[in-house]
Amino acid sequence: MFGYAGTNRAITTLLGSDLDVLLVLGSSMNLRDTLFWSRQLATRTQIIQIDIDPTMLGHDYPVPHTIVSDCRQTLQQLCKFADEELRQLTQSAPARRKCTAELKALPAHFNTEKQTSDATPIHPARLIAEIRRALPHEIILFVDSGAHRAFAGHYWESFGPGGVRSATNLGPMGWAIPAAIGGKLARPETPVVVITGDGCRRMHGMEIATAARYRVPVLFVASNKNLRQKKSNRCWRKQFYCQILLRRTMVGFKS
Ligand SMILES: Cc1ncc(C[n+]2csc(CCOP(=O)(O)OP(=O)(O)O)c2C)c(N)n1
Repeated sequence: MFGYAGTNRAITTLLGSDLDVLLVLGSSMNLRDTLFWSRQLATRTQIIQIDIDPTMLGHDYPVPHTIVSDCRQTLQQLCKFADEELRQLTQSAPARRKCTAELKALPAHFNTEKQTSDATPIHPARLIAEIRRALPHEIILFVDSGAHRAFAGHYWESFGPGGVRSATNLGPMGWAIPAAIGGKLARPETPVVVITGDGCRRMHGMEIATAARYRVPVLFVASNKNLRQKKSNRCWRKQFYCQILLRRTMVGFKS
């Protein structure tokens, strides 16, 4: 995942010098998806943006090549060309495999040691790692708005399509709490979990009472920071964003 809370591997690949062409499927190339509209990505790389909604093309970001199309159909069409037009790519396949192997050798996340750290209070990276370890793969995770989303976005690897829900565009605090209750009512057979913050919980926490009253079993995890912990929370955030900034600086990010 590139952009907001993006992984080490994705940021290294997309801002690295080896990338020739970037095929973008169904992203509006907004601020979050493009790592604050990275100039480096725009100037270095040939970008092809594909979206079924024409108003999304070049809307937020300068994109030289655009295609109005259903992403699935486009990929199916591309696969049809694989035998003929794309045959020459087989020659360069070993180089691509080498590049992929090098990337996979990198840690996927920043600060990986925090995922197992015994520090008190518990580091958000450890919180996310422990929740992920404890829960079944078929869960739907709802993530609220706040620093906990940055950590969940970075450290949580989805178990499958539709496995994570978050209102990332507007970022309304507390949304995940009632949204998860709705999700559980719609899919009663699926375990539903919420990661929220103490601030979010103060805004919509009363809906937990609604869930209890109607016996809707949802697991709520609130990343709590009381006033005494606030300092360390700020410190974590700073560390986390510093890592991202550091990464951007190291790969020559200008803006
Ligand atoms: C309704 C609403 N008010 C304000 C904001 C701005 N805002 C975004 S995150 C945040 C703090 C969230 O705090 P908390 O729920 O404790 O989560 P944490 O950041 O500690 O993980 C604020 C005030 C918002 N997104 N939505």
